[in-house]
Amino acid sequence: MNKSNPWTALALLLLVCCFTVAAAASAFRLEKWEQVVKTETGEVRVLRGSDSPSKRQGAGAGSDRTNSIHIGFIFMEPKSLFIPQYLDSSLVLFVHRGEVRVGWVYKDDLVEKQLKMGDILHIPAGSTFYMVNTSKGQRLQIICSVDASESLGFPPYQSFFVGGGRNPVSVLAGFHKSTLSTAFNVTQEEIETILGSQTGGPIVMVTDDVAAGKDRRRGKGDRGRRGLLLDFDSEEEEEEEEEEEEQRWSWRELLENFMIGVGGGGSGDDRRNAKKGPVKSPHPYNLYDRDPDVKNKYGWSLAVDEHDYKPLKHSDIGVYIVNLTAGSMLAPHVNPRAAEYGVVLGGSGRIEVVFPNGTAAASVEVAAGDVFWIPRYFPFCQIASRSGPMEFFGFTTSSRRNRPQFLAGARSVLTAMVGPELAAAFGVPEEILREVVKAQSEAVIMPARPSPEPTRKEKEREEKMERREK
Ligand SMILES: *[C@@H]1O[C@H](CO)[C@@H](O)[C@H](O)[C@H]1NC(C)=O
Ligand SMILES: *[C@@H]1O[C@H](CO)[C@@H](O)[C@H](O)[C@H]1NC(C)=O
Ligand SMILES: *[C@@H]1O[C@H](CO)[C@@H](O)[C@H](O)[C@H]1NC(C)=O
Ligand SMILES: CC(=O)N[C@H]1CO[C@H](CO)[C@@H](O)[C@@H]1O
Repeated sequence: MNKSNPWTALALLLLVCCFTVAAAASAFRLEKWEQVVKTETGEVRVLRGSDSPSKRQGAGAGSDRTNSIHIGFIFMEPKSLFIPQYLDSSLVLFVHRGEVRVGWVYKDDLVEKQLKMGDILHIPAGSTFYMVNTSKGQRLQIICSVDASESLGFPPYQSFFVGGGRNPVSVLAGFHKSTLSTAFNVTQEEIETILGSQTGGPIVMVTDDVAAGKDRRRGKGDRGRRGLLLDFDSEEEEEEEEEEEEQRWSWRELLENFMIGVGGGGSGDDRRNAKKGPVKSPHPYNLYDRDPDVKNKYGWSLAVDEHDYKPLKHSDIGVYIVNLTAGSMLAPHVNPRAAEYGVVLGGSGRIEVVFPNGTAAASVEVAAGDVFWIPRYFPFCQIASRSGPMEFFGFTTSSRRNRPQFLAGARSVLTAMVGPELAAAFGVPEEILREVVKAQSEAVIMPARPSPEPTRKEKEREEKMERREK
C-alpha cells in the first residue's frame, strides 16, 4: 500500500516543488557567454545582461540600469598587457585573483594604480586604459560590470584600441597617413613603423621590465603628470553622474548621415545676425568676448559649457567654436562624453572620421554652410584647406565639460601614456615610440607640414613602384 503512504506523497510534493524552484532559478541564470577577446595570453568573456540597451526603446536611461549591464570576465596570464583602449561603456573592475596594474586617463591625466585581490576600480566610458599583470606566476582574473547605458548600441561593448598595429588595429590607422604625419610631425614612414608592428592581438606578452613597471618609476617626472588638454580651469568639477540618452543609429545611418546638410546654403556672414535674436533674460553669452581656451599661431578654439553659461545645463547642450589658419589641423581627437554637430562658418577643409575598428569612416571636403555630425567616441579631425582659414562652430550633446581626448600632439593620450606599456602595445622599441610621440611640439592645433617634398627613401620607393607598374 505504498501508494497511500502519506510520506511518499509528501516526498513527491517536495520533489515537484524543488523542480519548480530549480526551473524558475535557471531562468535567472545568465548563460549567453560570448568570447570577446582570445589570444595566447589572455581572454575576455562577457555574459550579456538580460536585455540589451537597444531593446529598451524609450526607457529613460538609468531608470532601469540593471537591464543594461553585462558581466565581463578578464583572464590574463602573467607578464601580459591588455593594450590601451577605450570603450563605449564604463567598467567597474573587481580583482578576483592576482594583481594588476591599471593605467587610465582620469580628468586629463594618466593615473596608475596597483590593484590587488578584492580591489574595485571604476573606468569611465571613453577613458583610455591599459592593464598589466603583476601577479607572480598567477593567472589574473578580473570580473567587471560593463555598463552599456552610454553605449553606441552594439552589445556587449565596443572597444577602440589606441595602441596596436595590425592586430588589434589602432584607431589611428583610420586617418590618412598624411594626416598622421602632420599631426605627429614625423614622416609617413615613421608612422608606418609604429602602426605596422603589433600582431599579437589585444592581450600580449610583455618583458619583465614592462610587467614590473620599472621604467615607470624611473621616468616618473617625465610622464603622467601632464594635463592632456585644456586645463584652463583648475577648479575641480564635481562629476554629476547624469545619464545621457544617446541616439541610436546604425553604421549605415552613420555613413548616410555624416553630412546632414551639405551645401546647406547661407554663408558664415549670417552668423552674427542669427545670434542677435530677441533673446530675453537670462543674458546671452558671447563667444567672441572670451579668450580662447587654446590659442597658438595656427588657430584657436573655445568651448562653452554649463560652468561658463548656466542655461546650457537645462538643455544639456555645449557650444564650441574653432578657427584654423590655412592648412592647419585640429588634431585627431575623441569626444568621450558627447556627439558633436558642426557648422562650417567660413573657409573650407576636410574632416576625417574613423570607425572603432581603425578603418576610415569618412574623409569629406566641407565648405561654408556645411553641417557635419560626429558620433560620440569616434576619433576625428578637421583640417583647413591650404587656400585659407577655416572657421567652424557647433554643439555638443552634453553641457558637462567635454574634455576631448587628443590622440596626437604635445598634450595627448599618447604623450601621457608613453612608456614601456605603450611601446609594447605598438610592438616597437620604446625609443622609437618616444621619437614619434615627441616630434610634435604643438598641442591641439597643428601647423601644416611644410614639405610635401618626399624624402630620398620615399622617392626611391615611388620610383620603384612606378617601374613595377610599367
Ligand atoms: C579666423 O582667423 C582668420 C585668420 O587666421 C581671421 O582673418 C578671422 O577673422 C578669424 N575669424 C574670427 C571670427 O576670429
Ligand atoms: C570596419 O567597420 C566598418 C563599420 O562597421 C565596416 O563597414 C568595415 O567593413 C570594417 N572593416 C574591417 C576591415 O573590418
Ligand atoms: C617638427 O619637427 C622638426 C624636426 O624634425 C622641428 O624642427 C620642428 O620644430 C617640429 N615642428 C613642430 C610644430 O613641432
Ligand atoms: C610586477 C610583477 O609581479 N609582474 C609579474 C607578472 O608575471 C610574471 C610571471 O609570473 C612575474 O615574473 C612578474 O613578476
